[in-house]
Amino acid sequence: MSNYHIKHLEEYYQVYRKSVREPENFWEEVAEEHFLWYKKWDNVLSWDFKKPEVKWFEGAKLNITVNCIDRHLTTNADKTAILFEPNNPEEAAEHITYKQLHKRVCQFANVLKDKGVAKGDRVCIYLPMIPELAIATLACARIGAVHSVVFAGFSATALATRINDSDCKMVITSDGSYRGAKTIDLKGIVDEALNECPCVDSVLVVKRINSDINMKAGRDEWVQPLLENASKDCNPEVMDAEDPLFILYTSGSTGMPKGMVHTTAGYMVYTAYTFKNVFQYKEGDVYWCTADIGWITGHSYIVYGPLANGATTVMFEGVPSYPDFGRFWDIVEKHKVNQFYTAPTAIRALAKEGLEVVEKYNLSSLKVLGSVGEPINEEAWHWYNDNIGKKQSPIVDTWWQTETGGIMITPIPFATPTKPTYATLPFPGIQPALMDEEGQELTKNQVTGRLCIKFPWPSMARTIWGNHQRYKDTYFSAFENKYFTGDGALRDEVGYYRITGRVDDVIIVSGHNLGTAPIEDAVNEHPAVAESAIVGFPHDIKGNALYGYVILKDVGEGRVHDNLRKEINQIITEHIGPIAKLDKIQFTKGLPKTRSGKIMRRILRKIASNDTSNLGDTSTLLNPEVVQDIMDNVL
Ligand code: 7RM
Repeated sequence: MSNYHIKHLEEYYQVYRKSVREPENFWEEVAEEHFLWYKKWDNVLSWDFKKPEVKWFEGAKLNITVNCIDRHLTTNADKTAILFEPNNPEEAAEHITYKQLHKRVCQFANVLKDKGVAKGDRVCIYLPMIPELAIATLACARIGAVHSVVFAGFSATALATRINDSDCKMVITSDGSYRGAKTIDLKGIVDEALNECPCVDSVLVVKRINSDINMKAGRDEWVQPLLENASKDCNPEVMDAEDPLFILYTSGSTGMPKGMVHTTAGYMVYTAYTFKNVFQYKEGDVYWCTADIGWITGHSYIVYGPLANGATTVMFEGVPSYPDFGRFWDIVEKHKVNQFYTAPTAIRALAKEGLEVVEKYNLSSLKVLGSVGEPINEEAWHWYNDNIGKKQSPIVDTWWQTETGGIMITPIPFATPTKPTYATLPFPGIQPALMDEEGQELTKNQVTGRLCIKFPWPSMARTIWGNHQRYKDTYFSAFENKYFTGDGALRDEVGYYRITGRVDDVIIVSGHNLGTAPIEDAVNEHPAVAESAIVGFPHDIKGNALYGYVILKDVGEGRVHDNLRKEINQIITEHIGPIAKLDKIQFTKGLPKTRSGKIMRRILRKIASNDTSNLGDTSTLLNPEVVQDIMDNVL
């Protein structure tokens, strides 16, 4: 019992040491005490990073939905499992209890079965953030079908690529979706995608916006009438520990998206254990992660991790700016949210709107604040800490990846003292290593290197769907016998980690390694700056020089003068040194961002380097229109 819930720093260190000295005993105890198994494992772990092959809890039999739903029915049947907050604040929130969730998942699972979906089949889910998204996901897991959730903001081409790559036989979608004041024709996008997808033989359509859509006879069916007639019971499929649970695509630096494959038992154990500790979830708490289930953060920390702990998890359909920029705080107040987990890009966007929209709301329910997705800059960290947490709620800056399945480096609130911009310490079971350019491990503190993980953890992706060689090449070839994350990090004097950004964002200027993130932090310190992105461009003498794209806060006409450029460089000089000064500063209205909020630096690099003949794949951009604007104003 003691390992499961870490409450203070000494306990963290004890648990951590045990997890490194006796990893198998450690994970075996966690797995034994907190989950339901039809049969326990024969072997806790076998691994070989050279192949690479990793197996956790081999021989065990389970069903993850029994752990996420059925087992809570004896004690918590009427507790809210999913608290659905619709896009329109006038529409009533929906409280789905564990009992209701059980019924709805079973009915959905029976519809899938009726449609011929069986264990091992792939099902693509392309739905907005409505309850059916979580329910369909769990219904797949109930019957052992492998879900592939595609974020419902991806284009038809991106959707078709993902459907075909994993040979999905069914697509689950809706007539359309609400996004702030807009509606989106999801079914139209699916229809377009399916022109290219011969593998799909059926489409289930959830009615959400009541739009007039095309239903292809023999292929498409409304799901609600089928659900009404479906049985409320569905025996869970008995799964092997290493049976695939889902595929989730993540974009690589080049080429096809990578279908990361996650398996059942290890993923369940790790997401549940991290959820409990990273958010210090207590019975009765209301937890809200603002991500979309289309991303790994939503899979692990809206659906599986919270439900495995019997938690109440909020699902929000809308956007932070609708009907106004107070929406997040309105929801926190309305549902008395205790744990709030969001991304730095959202924090910066909301900070830009000023404090009036925050101060209207009572945020006193908050206990823990989370950040994920990119490095959180110092200014955003303080804004979040001061104005949302009122300096009372620890910020957990959680570093992890689609590939890692769960949170890897993070403070444990109330145990780990936080430090702005630091993800701090490895979670129990995680053994990070920093590597130098020659492939040697840097064992001291106060070093910077490439972040690797040198021992397996239960929720690591096992392969890339259909391309094990690419999995090996991408993650296990850069450093011998280690998983390479693609990120750089520094370790400070006490062993805290700070993620400095993707390694490909490191720019070497006059022989000095400069991370873009700390320079951006410095630029963002300027009171007139809202956001910035720094890239390198070729320079005759320095090798590379720095190009800054800067979004200003609302400043009046005429304020954008050379003084501002000088002031920005002055701040950089103060924070990092003159070496990091920007050669060019372009003021811009927006930055090209992926749908998950990451700045697409690749495009900015090309523009800054005057190499715009081929910008590459821009289909995952949220705001492609800014690209032309930036090109038109390039310096
Ligand atoms: C969870 C998620 C993974 C990449 C990762 C990092 C960056 C994520 C942080 C972070 C600094 C963080 N999965 N990243 N979290 N960088 N601090 N707390 O985002 O697959 O979509 O992205 O995101 O570069 O490699 S992801």
